[in-house]
Amino acid sequence: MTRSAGPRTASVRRATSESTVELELDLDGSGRSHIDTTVPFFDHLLTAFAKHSLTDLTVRASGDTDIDAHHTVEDVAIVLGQAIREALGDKSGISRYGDALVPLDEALAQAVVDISGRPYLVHSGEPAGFELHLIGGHFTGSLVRHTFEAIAFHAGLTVHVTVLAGRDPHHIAEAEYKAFARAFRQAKALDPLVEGVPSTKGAL
Ligand SMILES: [Mn+2]
Repeated sequence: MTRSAGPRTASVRRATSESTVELELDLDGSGRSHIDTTVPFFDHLLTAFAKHSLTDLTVRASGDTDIDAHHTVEDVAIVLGQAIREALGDKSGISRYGDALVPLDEALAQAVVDISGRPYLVHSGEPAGFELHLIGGHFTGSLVRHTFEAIAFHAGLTVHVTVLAGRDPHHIAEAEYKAFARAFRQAKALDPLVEGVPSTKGAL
């Protein structure tokens, strides 16, 4: 095995005038999480992400939610992306690609992840008006795409998320996060047949 030794973990703290975020991540966890972003629906999505990606995740965040949830949610997503990049290390031995199709009742979402080192998000299929809906009265639907943008950019992931069906905004958002989690679970998994970094370039 040419994979560098050591746990695939990261601990990131980020403080700005808009928020403070502390996050701990273990890519080789069991899906345990302790999430407190002060934004309840985002806690729900991150709990689902940890559970279905088999990533242990602790998040403590606070921010200017007296304005709205936007800054705090965006900043947590930035820090999650930074932590994923750090925890992946040199990416030796990873499967690299993952894909998933996840239903939640009437909703159906597809996600494809490439741990490419090239940030890119292709996102489509949310029904008209989803981006304007306040899920739980506080989480704007547009934030779902926005968090995937932040995660993909800061982690260095190529991510395709497609909503194939759905009517209930809670279901649609949750199916998107679960599909992303399942695809990421495959992509970050260590494959014993992979020697070194799975790229013809020799680096990701
Ligand atoms: Mn739910």
